[in-house]
Amino acid sequence: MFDQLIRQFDSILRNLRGLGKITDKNIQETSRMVRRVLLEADVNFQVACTFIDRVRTKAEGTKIIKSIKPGEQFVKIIHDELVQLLGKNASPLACTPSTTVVLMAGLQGSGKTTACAKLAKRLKDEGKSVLLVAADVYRPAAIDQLNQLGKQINIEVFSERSGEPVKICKQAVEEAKTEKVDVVILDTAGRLHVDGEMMVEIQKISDEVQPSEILFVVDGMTGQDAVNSAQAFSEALPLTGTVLTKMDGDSRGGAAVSITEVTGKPIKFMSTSEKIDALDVFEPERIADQILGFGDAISLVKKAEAVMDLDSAKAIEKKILDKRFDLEDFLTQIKQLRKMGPLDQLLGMLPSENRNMIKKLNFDNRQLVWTEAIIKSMTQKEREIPHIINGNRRQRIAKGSGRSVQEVNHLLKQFSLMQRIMKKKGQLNIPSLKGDMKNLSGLS
Ligand SMILES: Nc1nc2c(ncn2[C@@H]2O[C@H](COP(=O)(O)OP(=O)(O)OP(=O)(O)O)[C@@H](O)[C@H]2O)c(=O)[nH]1
Ligand SMILES: [Mg+2]
Repeated sequence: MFDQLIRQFDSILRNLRGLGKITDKNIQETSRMVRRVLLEADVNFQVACTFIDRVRTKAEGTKIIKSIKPGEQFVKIIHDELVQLLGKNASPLACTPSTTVVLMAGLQGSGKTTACAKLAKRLKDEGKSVLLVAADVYRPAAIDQLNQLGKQINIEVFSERSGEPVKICKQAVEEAKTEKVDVVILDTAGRLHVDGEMMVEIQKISDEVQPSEILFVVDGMTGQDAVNSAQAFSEALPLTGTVLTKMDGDSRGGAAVSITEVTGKPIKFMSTSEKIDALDVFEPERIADQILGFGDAISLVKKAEAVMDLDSAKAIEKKILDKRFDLEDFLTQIKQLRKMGPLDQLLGMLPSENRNMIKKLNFDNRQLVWTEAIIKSMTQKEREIPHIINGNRRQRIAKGSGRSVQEVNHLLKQFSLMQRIMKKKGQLNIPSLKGDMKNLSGLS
């Protein structure tokens, strides 16, 4: 997801960060590069141009202000405008005090039925009662599909094999209201074209049941086409939001970046796999952070919180600040990092800048075992003041731990690199990131 954008923005932002001054020339150059990156990611042309204009205007305003870090300021402008473009804030489902009616619309095969079930599961997990309605009577298999999904998530499905969609929806909504069901989700038949009989039918359903949410379900992999159909659907129906599906198959992200600007309606959810619980709330800030390589700080903190002992983390944080971080703490840190999962996955969540620094540490998942053995063969004093470990001591430690001198050397080198990273930012202590997100992303 967004791989292409992430890669290309990485090099643009790296150049930008180094800028000592914002000038007409670098505004122009950056604008040109950003536009190219957006267009290559299949972002709608008009949307790309609007974005660039906004960035340029803001950057020109900043040129006059004497900023401490002009490059960083420019990066922040791009970040903020991207958040704006993606919809600014996450948009939850508009739930009404009585039964909330959600109508799903979209082209054939866009992922409506799957999205209905995923949304139903999500709402059920939140403690709401849900009724799914099979309003696609044209394909018998469509009703079976929803029934099967309903069974899988233990949610009731309203269906009638010989009915007429408008009537089915009306009846189901009435029943749901009588039974005080919290949310009723209407799964409609896919439309091949935007106009024609089928479009009239869904308009009739909408008029009849007056949904509080009409969600346009669209296949994210279709890029510009997704934007075109979104536009057409939003002219035909009073859409309230979009559900982007199949984002796992799209490395470009054009639809995600363009669709909110074109429809004027937020992307509410994003689906990233066929699995029933793979429906995420679309969070513009988080997506922008991801695209611009600021790392997925929220997931990282969540993971850290799940495995970390906050007291020992705080103690280590204090040691870093007092410059007393020693090999014992190093071992604790590695152990905690390992508990958080495979290193590759963690690195992906870090801002690109930190990612590169940590990559330099060259950790191997198997290394933990011998790191522990080596550190345990050191005296207390050696652990606290590693620079006293000379050649003789290294040999003794190697012998004691059953590892080679090269491995001891390698570990000490890693430790000194880690100390330098910490001195620079004090950031490896994950829980401290919580209050320090912007700092982490270089936006302070
Ligand atoms: N990889 C992936 N596949 C998905 C996702 N969402 C849906 N699919 C698959 O896409 C195909 C079509 O999904 P459906 O939910 O049946 O689409 P639909 O819009 O209801 O289709 P029609 O009712 O025929 O219009 C199915 O094979 C789904 O498993 C997703 O987020 N990722
Ligand atoms: Mg369907």
